[in-house]
Amino acid sequence: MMSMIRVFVYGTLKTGEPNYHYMVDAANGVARFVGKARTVDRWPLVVASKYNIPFLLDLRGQGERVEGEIYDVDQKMADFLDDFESHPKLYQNTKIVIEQLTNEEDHDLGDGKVTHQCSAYLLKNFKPHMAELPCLSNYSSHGVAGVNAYMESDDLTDAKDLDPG
Ligand code: PCA
Repeated sequence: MMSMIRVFVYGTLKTGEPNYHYMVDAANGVARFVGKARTVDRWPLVVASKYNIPFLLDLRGQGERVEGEIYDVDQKMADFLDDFESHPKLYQNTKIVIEQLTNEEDHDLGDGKVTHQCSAYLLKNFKPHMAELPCLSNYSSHGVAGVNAYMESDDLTDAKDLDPG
């Protein structure tokens, strides 16, 4: 079998979120759902920039355990995602430890939970005030009570002007 790369998504690439369609577009490569998951460690998941983009800040031990989904992707999809997330200019593709909670049919693994090293898109260079923002455990593009809802942007590199306002 072709060697696959295990990816943890926590933001707009999750099922039902605005960029999920890229994960299931065969033109971008192959992504096979492995299961729902959450980080073993706490990480700050914040929403920032004028587009309300989700960012996992590279500050392990702060914030909450973050929920998301694991996918096994082929090299083509991995390259697509790196490009789409502007790695390494904006996010940095980084290996972190993830606990798998459900199987590919989304059935709870019960006592059989397993951990994996997964690639995830972290933000390493950020303004200090981003670390003071409220931390989420489960991102939704709808925001919390309608505040901080995600805005579509054609050009993610705009987010470099990371001003959470
Ligand atoms: N896309 C990637 C990183 C943040 C985002 O919106 C993800 O969903 O994991």
